[in-house]
Amino acid sequence: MMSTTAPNPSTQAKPAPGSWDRSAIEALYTRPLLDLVFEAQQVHRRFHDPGKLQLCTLSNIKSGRCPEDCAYCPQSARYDTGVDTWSLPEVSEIAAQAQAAKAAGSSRFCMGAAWREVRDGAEFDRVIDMVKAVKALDMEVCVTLGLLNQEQAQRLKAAGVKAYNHNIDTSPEYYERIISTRRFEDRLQTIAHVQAAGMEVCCGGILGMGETEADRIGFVEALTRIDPAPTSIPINALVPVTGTPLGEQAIVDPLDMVRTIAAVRITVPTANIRLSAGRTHMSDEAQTLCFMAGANSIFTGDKLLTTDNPGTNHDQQLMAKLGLEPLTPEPQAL
Ligand code: SAM
Ligand code: DTB
Ligand code: SF4
Repeated sequence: MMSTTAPNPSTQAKPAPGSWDRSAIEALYTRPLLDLVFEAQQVHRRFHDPGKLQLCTLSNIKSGRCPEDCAYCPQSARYDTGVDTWSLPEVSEIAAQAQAAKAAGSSRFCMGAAWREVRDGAEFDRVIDMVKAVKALDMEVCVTLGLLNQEQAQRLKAAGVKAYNHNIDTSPEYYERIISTRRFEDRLQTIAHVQAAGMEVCCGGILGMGETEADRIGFVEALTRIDPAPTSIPINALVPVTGTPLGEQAIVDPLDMVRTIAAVRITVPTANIRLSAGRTHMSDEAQTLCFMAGANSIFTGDKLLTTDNPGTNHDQQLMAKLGLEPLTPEPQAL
């Protein structure tokens, strides 16, 4: 099915990062949901092609045994979650995974490592080679490796990384309730290194961790302050994993996902918003509302990093029902 002509974001007025104050975001966030979604959809259509969904594929290049204590994460060594653990595979294995993802319609390949931080040495050298191998397939390359310094950011950029994923996860106030082994400011510092090296920032968070509405508003506010604005914002629904401190959390109300996505769409109109973890707990209708609210990307495949994802067949059926086509970036944009 044909989509409408793609809008040209460069001709659209976009809010400068930091131009939304707290009270304005609160007023937006608390609007009647249908008004909020209507405005978000209008903004979405000014900046993005509403007929396109970007398909991304994740690869867990180093699984488990992470020293951090992120309360949501099945890969922390501090919790008994039974996840499979492995260390870095060969570059050729990752290249084959990326090739298969591309054949299934994916245009972006994101490699994630359960590291607190990047350490210089043979493992980082191998990640650099993985980046080069995926880039050679003409896919957008994204990595998420934890905290990093300026020099490491520059090496990743030189190897061909388009975007570095580093989530703020929640509001600055709630952050210390979720993670004690690093500070919110540490995350902002890594984001600054990513930007100084010329990579794009992919930064988002998780809903459903017990945060209040004020925390969600604070999370959106913190996202709007990142300058330059992230080009990619993953919005995850917590997948409660048994053994983690958040393993017994109730599944977040999908309408809260819709509300937050709409607020992010209006305040950071240029970003691609990725409806990320937790889709297996969402109906097709709930996901459709998220797309109405401005989400325009998903992760495809049976697995995210360690948790389940709907799978390619299901997603292809949903896209066909909705008349959505995969977004194929221009070669110069990779
Ligand atoms: N270790 C690196 C880091 O922390 O930046 C990269 C990998 S980490 C798994 C990437 C992101 O996955 C986290 O920032 C978090 O937002 C998300 N995530 C992890 N576990 C999750 C869960 N159970 N439910 C939803 N999102 C989760
Ligand atoms: C992000 O915010 N979501 C993706 C990506 N960035 C790396 C990861 C979701 C992981 C969900 C939990 C898991 O599968 O282990
Ligand atoms: Fe480690 Fe990242 Fe999981 Fe935190 S989110 S425990 S840093 S893999």
